Amino acid sequence: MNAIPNAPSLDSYWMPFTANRHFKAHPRLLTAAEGMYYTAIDGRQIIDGSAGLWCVNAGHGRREIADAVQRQLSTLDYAPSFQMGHPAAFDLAAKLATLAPAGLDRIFFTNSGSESVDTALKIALAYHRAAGNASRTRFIGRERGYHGVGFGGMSVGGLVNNRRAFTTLPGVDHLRHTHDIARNAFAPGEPPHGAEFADELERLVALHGAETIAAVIVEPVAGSAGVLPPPRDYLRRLRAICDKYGILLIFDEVITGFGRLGTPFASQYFGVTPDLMTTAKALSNGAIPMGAVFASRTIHDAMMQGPEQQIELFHGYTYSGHPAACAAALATLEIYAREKLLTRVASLAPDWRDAMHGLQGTPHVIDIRTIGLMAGIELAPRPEAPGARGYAVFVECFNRGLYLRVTGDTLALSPPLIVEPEQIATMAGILTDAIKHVA
Ligand code: PXG
Repeated sequence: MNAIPNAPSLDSYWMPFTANRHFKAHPRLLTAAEGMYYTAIDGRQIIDGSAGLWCVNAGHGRREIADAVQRQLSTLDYAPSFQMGHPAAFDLAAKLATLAPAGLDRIFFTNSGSESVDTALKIALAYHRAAGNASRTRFIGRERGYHGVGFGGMSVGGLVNNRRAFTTLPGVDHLRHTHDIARNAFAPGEPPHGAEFADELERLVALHGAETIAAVIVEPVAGSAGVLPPPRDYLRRLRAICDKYGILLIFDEVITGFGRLGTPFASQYFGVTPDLMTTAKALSNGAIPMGAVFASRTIHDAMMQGPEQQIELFHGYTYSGHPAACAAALATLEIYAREKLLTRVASLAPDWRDAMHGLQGTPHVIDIRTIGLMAGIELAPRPEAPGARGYAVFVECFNRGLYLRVTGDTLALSPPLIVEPEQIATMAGILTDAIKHVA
């Protein structure tokens, strides 16, 4: 692809989460996108098996979003977000409040998932302090969790490669992960075994003292670690233990938010309501960066104390509630409502599950996990070269016209929620052939 005319020089851009030197020697460049498909720089159509990076839930190239952003930028390009406001931010928060899990209707805007996570952690600390529990400063994350790359999110996260080169925050502990192939391999949906892993929180409470713990943060379905649905009853047990000890529960719904499981949020799918919920990505269909933290009334109202002229939370971003992002999100929510995308997955999920579990028996496939419109296909690592087989399949899929994500030897799929059953079959076919070809 280096030989393509007009291809830009690749040297200056230091790419995120990328093997830069290898990529630049073997680049994969996308130049356009529409609906379910990308166009690569060589003109090939590539089906989007991962909604970009789990964010383009309404599919690509939505004119309504582009038009809304264009209109907003030519009317009010920017408005200060501190001690000032503009109507679209209030309108968006009010609309999000109607979709939110019960009671989580106070909404703080950020620009990314990482910022949403750091914001939620800070709100948890500030809330406990305002409520007279300033000793509650400890956070509990989970092994194999991904909560972005800020210092807070990295510290509560549990992926070793994201942590080892950097120092992490003190006062953070982790629950064990829930990945348990020995007992749960190939189980669709919530795996039957592992609810008892939630009881580890009891152990950490006994170790640290409940009065030192501010919050527990988990992804309802761990995404980046290779799609790990929660064991049946696990989240309910975690909620019960948090309640018992006055610990806040934070659901990181950056991936699961906005219809991925067939309900607006995973919290509604599992029937477990957290105290804080982090979102980003599909909030604005990936078109303009944006994130939002949903807080319970209890947390919000406890912070609304003190003199009325005093700032209640010393936190926020230059671009919190940016007009262009609000316009994009409002247009996105309209599409979701008009096309019923936030519940569409409920009827698609059986097709998805059957297509993905159809890969059972393909060489090297050692586990398949599906829930909503998410799938993790785990391959046996090559001896001495963990990750090599997964990466080779990723490249082979791209060459055959399917984009998906790979983490180690696990392939992750999460297509736009507009996907049609024939396209699901196409993805499963390409993936099967690619795995067989790579060996
Ligand atoms: N929380 C969760 C649960 C995430 O999945 C973040 C926070 C951070 O969001 P930002 O917007 O700061 O990147 C994420 C991000 C992948 C992949 O393919 C996943 C993410 C980002 C990029 C790639 O697994 N998740």
